[in-house]
Amino acid sequence: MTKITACIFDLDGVIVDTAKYHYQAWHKLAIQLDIPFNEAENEKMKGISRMDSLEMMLALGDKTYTDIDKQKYCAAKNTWYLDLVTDMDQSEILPGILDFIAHLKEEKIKIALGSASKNARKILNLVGLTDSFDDIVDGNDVVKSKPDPEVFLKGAALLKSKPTETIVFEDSAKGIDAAVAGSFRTVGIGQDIHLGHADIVVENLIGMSISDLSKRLESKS
Ligand code: B16
Ligand code: MG
Repeated sequence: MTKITACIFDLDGVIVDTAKYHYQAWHKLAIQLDIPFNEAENEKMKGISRMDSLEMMLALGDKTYTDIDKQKYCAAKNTWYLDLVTDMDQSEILPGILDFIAHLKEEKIKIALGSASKNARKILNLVGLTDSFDDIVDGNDVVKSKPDPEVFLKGAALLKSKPTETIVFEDSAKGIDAAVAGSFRTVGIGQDIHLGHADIVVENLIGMSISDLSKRLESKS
């Protein structure tokens, strides 16, 4: 069996379904700017920083924008996003997460959050999960956005775990790229079509155990 000593979780789309709120806020901006934008385009933006996401969205249109415009659009998108998440509570934690975290604690596996979002701590507070994590690394703590592995390498350093013995759970293609670049083991949460480069792809974490994952990872080594 593959030895696993720690797990690092992405936030949006793994712990909670905030990915849908990010999409709604980006969609509102796209309408205002008259930029064609749909769920397929949004999928490519998952996991990357706010400004990198904006740049990707603006590239779908045919206008150029100043840095001041871009700051203004990021601020507007974030205000709409924060409005959408304001009433979030425990009920928006994704299926299987609470049981899996409890299982990891029983198995003495350390856990960290590794999110690109600058709102990660706020969201964890809203859903009551802040104290569940041994360490938190978010968009305020990194210089380089996924697919750079910085966020996960910082998480592993805080947990004192080796990347090769640490599983990263991610819902975005760019997040899996980041974890692979950092030599982590990877579990994609979602569909094979987007996450086929992960070691394992699952729909959700319902009924998941660390021994099952270790066995499945062994066959991928
Ligand atoms: P914010 P994750 C990412 O979070 C989201 O997937 C991505 O859609 C978002 O643009 C990014 O955080 C930045 O978020 O605007 O809140 O700083 O999936 O890495 O947890
Ligand atoms: Mg995500």
